[in-house]
Amino acid sequence: MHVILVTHSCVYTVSFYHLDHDYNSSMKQLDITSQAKSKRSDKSWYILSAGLIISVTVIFILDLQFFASTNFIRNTLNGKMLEVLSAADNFTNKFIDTMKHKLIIIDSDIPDSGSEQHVSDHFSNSNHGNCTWPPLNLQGRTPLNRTDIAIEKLDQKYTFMADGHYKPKNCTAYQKIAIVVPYRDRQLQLRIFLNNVIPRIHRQQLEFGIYIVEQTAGSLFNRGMLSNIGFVQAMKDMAYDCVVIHDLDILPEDDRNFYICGDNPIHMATKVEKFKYRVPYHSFAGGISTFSKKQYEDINGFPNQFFGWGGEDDELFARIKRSNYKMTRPFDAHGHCGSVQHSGQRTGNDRMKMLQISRKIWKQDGLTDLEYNLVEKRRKQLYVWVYADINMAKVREKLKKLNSPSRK
Ligand code: NGS
Repeated sequence: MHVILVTHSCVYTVSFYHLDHDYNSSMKQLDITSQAKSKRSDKSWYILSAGLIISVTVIFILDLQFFASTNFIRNTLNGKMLEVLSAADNFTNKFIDTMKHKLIIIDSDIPDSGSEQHVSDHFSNSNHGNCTWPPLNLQGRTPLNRTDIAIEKLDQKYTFMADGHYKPKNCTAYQKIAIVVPYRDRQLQLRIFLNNVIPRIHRQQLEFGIYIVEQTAGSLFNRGMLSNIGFVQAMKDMAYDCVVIHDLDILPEDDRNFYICGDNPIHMATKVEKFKYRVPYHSFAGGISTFSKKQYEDINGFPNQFFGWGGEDDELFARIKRSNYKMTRPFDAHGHCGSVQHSGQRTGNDRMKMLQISRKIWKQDGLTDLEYNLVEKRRKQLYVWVYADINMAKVREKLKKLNSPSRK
């Protein structure tokens, strides 16, 4: 655009100059005096300057018009774009509202969209007891609070909790939930866990107890067995409707990812930050999963025989399937979970072999043969601390019997 305008102005100026030049030449031919000549040459400079001024003014005016018109176009486009975006937004919101409490069945080891279907809504909008369900004060997806706050400060912040338990004051909660966290030596993560999970589940208006189940030093960490111990210890305290087996370092980012139980076990950690907010593999059951008392008993809980990192959650998924349950996941948009990283040790172990053996012995290995030594159970303000001793040698002794050729 500017190139055209500049060319125009040059042509304009040059033509002015030429007009004047032609005039001068004609004067020459008429043989005028030198004074008259100098007057004429002055005049040609006036014309040249006037030409330049007019050209610059024209460029300026055209420029103004150009910008005015582009702004007009831009505004019009913006208006249209906003209309299109808000229509899309409305559609998405309606869609999300419709799907709010629906779960997706994870029915197979192989990713297959055909095997995923939306389960009928078993959490209707009606009131269960007195507390409104779904709760009214949810915040949707909000980032994790990663600030490290001392336990004493957290106690002051969450005064609504006592003895590791909370119950809504003015209404009966939709469900009573036991949050069971297998634990060893992660104090910073524990504080961040409490500061994120407590306010979220509080907004969900559920009655809940938090059980931090710590394994004594000596044996390899056993997440499965600690989960079983937490389940048993929680159920001794009260008739919880639902138990949530919760990793310390995977935390929901969305209030709509409910800590509740349904007709089938629910896997809540579907979009985990450390897996780039995706499920690492289709049958992944780690992180956070929920079970009603009956479901947990039907699958015989976690296996006890997995010591060290990994495998126990894959066996859990297999147990869910073997017991004719279908693992379900929250509607995709609600499953985001942040991860609070730590330098975990992935020591080599026999988990692959154990996965093979567990197929045969799963009914004898789990809740039914759980043996441990309860060292301490202490009710702190924000959680119940269960300190348990697991004797790996003794547990493995049982495996020999269970897996002996005479039993096959
Ligand atoms: C699989 C493990 C699972 C584990 C998952 C994610 O390989 O137990 O990785 O691990 N299965 C086996 O090893 C058989 S994570 O990145 O969260 O540490 O949950």
